[in-house]
Amino acid sequence: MPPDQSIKIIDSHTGGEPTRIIIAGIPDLGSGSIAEQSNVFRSQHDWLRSSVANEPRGHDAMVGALLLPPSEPDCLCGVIFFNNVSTLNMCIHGTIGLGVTLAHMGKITTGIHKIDTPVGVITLNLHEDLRVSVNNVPSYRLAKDVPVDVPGYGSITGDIAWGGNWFFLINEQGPAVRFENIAALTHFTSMVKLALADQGITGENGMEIDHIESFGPPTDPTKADSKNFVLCPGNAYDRSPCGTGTSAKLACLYADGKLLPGQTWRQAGILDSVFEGQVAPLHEQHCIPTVSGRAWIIGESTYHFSPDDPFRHGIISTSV
Ligand code: PYC
Repeated sequence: MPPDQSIKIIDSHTGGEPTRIIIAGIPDLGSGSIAEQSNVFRSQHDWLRSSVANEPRGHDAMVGALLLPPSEPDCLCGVIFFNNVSTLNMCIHGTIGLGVTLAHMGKITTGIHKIDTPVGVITLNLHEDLRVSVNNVPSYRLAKDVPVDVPGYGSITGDIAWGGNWFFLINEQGPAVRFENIAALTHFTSMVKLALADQGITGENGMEIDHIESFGPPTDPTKADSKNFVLCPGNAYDRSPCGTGTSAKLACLYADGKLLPGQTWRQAGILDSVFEGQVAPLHEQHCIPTVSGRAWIIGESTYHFSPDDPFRHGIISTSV
């Protein structure tokens, strides 16, 4: 990167979970699909991910995004999400953040907009009250009641589901899903993640299950149907109810016949912020989840990269 180059970012948060969108200064990632551009970004420009997501500019919970021209016709823009360790397949809290960011930039008004992502085209609907609804990629449960032997915790049973990322969904096992248990929940879910990898339990085509979701009863049943704790790749927990995790949950409820098309599921996260979700049937037990939530713009910055700054490209995270 030339010494005088800088990038511009806009920060938002969705139910407490940050999204930092790079809106200018993105290197040329070629003219391939957004999935191909994501590979180029990961293999050739990882310094940019690290500069934005890691300390001193970021922190372990930071989710970043590149705002790109679309590669698919009819799409408003392309987006590649990333976090403290790598790129993400998909991110719904980040797409809700993208909606308010595009509105803040004057690029969209209320209504439906198509977005090009590495795992397919999705739509976001910006409502008058600035809530955003995201129609996710097709989601489904791959396996139900899968046992995994977790050192220190014994046999834990969960469902494996795709909601744009691979999830292992655990119901009412391990530490209670409460804010004061965040350290214990982080330990529990990271042990589950390691055990899944050790025991060769994966998503479709051997894909790593890199998000672990633990469920418990809601704090206030008048406001939510369930409360979750989600461990993300990089070992930070999602401050929001995790939109792809909510999609995975909706797919499991749908497969069990517990959520009918058009019914609303209110998923609270560990901070008690709530996403609302519905499913539309697709084929067999596959569905298209819609997840709605609220994001707020919290800042805009220009980042500089002084050649003599030893941490200009971030402090590389040691967590995995
Ligand atoms: O909201 O989908 C989501 C998400 C994925 C990782 C962090 N948030």
